[in-house]
This record gives sequence, C-alpha cells and structure tokens, in this order.
Amino acid sequence: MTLEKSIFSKIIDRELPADIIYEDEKCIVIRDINPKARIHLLIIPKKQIATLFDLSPEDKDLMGHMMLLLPQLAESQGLDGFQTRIHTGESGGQEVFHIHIHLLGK
Ligand code: DGP
Repeated sequence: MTLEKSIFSKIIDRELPADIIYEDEKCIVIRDINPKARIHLLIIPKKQIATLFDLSPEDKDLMGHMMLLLPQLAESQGLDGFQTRIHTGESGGQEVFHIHIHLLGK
C-alpha cells in the first residue's frame, strides 16, 4: 500500500519550504504558516501518523519524546508559559492529517 505524502512529510523531505526551527531523528519543528499567536510552532513526528486515533503502542516513545520537547522549545523561544493543542479528526478541527502538536505563546 502506498501512503500519500502529507504536506508535513513533504516539508520533512525538503520538497516544500518551511521555517524549520528544530529537527532530530524523530521529529521536526516548524513555524505555523498561519500563526494564531506571536509564537506558534508545530511539533511533527517524522513518522506519518494521520491522527491520535491511529497511534499504536509502539508510538509511546515518539509521543513522549515530543511532549518532553515542548518545554525546551518554549524556553528556547523565551516563553515562560504556553498553550498546546492537538486537533483530532475533521470534527476536532484537524486540517492536516499528519499528527502535530501546536505550541502557542504570547
Ligand atoms: P490542524 O490540522 O487543524 O491542527 O492545523 C494545521 C496547521 O498547519 C494550521 O495551523 C496551518 C498549518 N499549516 C498547514 N499547511 C502548512 C504549511 O505548508 N506550512 C506550515 N508551516 N504550516 C502549515
């Protein structure tokens, strides 16, 4: 089965441009193209998983890795507080079907 590449996978593979602020072997962090706050980052796993509904037990480390990155990223952006959001499914407001965590800060 061939999986159609998401916009975020194309960014990860450098097929589309983005303002990349962090990258490691498991994930990438970019600035949201349509920021809802002064700082608006998206933490995106390199593994293309459509929604939280599609997670499996093997993704535990990956999700933990992204959670632990949040405060580090916030501090690197000079924030002492921030909001996080994960939209899940169309009725949950999700537009890009590749899991991502929004980090928003004033
Ligand atoms: P959602 O799926 O509802 O969590 O929203 C997707 C977010 O991704 C939305 O805030 C806009 C952002 N976004 C969509 N396409 C691109 C893109 O090509 N580049 C960047 N940097 N952000 C994007």
